[in-house]
Amino acid sequence: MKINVIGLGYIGLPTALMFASHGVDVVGTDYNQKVVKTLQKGQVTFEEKGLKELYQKAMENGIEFTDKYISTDTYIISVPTPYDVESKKIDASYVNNAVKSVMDICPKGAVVIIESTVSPGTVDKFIRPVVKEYGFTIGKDIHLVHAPERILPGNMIYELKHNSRTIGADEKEIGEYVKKLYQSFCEGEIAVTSIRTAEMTKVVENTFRDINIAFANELMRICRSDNMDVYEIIKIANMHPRVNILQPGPGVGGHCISVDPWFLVGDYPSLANIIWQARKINDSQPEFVLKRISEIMEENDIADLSRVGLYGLTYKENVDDTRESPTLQMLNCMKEHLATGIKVYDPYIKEDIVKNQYHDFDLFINDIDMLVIMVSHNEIKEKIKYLENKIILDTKNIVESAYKL
Ligand code: SAJ
Repeated sequence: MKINVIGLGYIGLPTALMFASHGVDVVGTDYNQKVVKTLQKGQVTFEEKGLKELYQKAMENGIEFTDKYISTDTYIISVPTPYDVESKKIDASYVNNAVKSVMDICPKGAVVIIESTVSPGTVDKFIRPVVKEYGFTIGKDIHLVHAPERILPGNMIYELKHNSRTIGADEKEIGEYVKKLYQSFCEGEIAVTSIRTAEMTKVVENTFRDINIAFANELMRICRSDNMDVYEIIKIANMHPRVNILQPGPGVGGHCISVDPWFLVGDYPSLANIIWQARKINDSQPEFVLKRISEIMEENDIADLSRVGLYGLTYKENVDDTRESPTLQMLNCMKEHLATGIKVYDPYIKEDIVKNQYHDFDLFINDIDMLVIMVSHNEIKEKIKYLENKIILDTKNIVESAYKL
C-alpha cells in the first residue's frame, strides 16, 4: 500500500508528512514545481509549529515529492475548493481536475479519498460523473471516500494527531479500511458514515463557528452603541455552564470559516437565513474597524492617515497565511474610498504584498502615532509594554488600557 497525496498546501503537506512519519509509504504530488523543488531541497513551504520536525522524520522514512501523479492503490486529494463570488456556489474545478488526473493513471480497485472541504452533494454532482466518464464502476473499479480535515492552523500537528475525524464512504469495508489507515497516526475517535453526511458535517462545523463569531461581533456593536463592555459581558455570560460565546474581532479570515458557509447560502438561498446574516456581519467587520479608526483619529486630532499603522496582515495570530485576511479586506475597502498612506507591518510576512509595508518593527513604530492591532501575534503581546506613548486601537482585546472595537 502506497498513498499518493495530491496537493501539498496547508492541509496536504502536514497530512502527507504525518502518514510518512508513522511508517506509511507516501508520495506527495503538487503541480506547483516551486513547492516540489522547495520540499525536495529540504525545506518546508510554510511556517507551522512542529512542521519542520515532522518533515525531518518523514524524509528519514523516505517520503518523496514530485509534480507527477503516480499509479498506486490509495489517493488523498487535498486541493483548494474556492467558491464562485457571484453564485456563492463551490468551484469544484480543482478537485475535478485532480480526480481526472488520478483516473488517467490509477489501477482498478483504487481508493480515492477527498480531503478538500466540499459542499454537500459535490461528490454526487461532480466527482461521480467524472469517474463514470472514464468507464469505471464506482464501488468496484474505484472506491470514493470523503475524509474532511479538522485541523486548526497554528496547532495543526497536535490536532492532526488528537482530533476526532469523519470518514464518509459508500461501502462500510472501504470506510473501515480508510479508518485504519488514518489510525496509523490519529488517536482521536473516527466516525464512519456516508459521503453526503461527511460533506455536510464539515461545512456545518465551520458554519457554527462563523455564526458564533458573528454573534460576538453583533453584541460588540450593540455594546459600543450604548457604552457597555462587551468583553466583560461575554466573559461573565460564558461562566454559565451552557453558554460559550466566541470573541469579537476585526473580521473573519482564512480559507475555511469565511468560505464554507457560503456553500450553504449558494445551494440553499431561501433556507440559509442566519448563515447568510452571519456572513454579512463578519464580512462588514473590517469596515466597522475603519469607522472606529476614523473616530479615534478625530478624537485625538490625528489628521494624517500616514501616522496610523496596522499591526498584522495574516488572517489570525502566529500563522503566515494571509488568505481572506481582515487587514487585506480593510485595505481594499480603504482603496475604494481613496484613503491611502496607512502603514502596515507583520513579522510573518517577509515579502512586500501591500503599499507602505514595513519589515522592521521599530522603524514601523517610530513612524506612527496610532497603532491598530489587527492580529494578536505573540510578538505584539511581548512588545506592547514599550508602546505606552502610542494611541492604540486594539481589535483583539490584548491591551487593557487601549481603545476597543
Ligand atoms: N475569530 C474571531 N473570533 C474568535 C475566533 C476566531 O474573530 O473568537 C477569527 C480569527 O481571527 C480568524 C477567523 O475567525 O480570522 C478563523 O479563525 P479560527 O481560528 O476560528 O479558524 P481557522 O479558519 O483557522 O480553522 C477553522 C477550524 N474550524 C473550526 O474550529 C470549526 C479548523 O478546525 C478547521 O479545520 C479549519 O477551519 C478548516 O480547515 O476548515
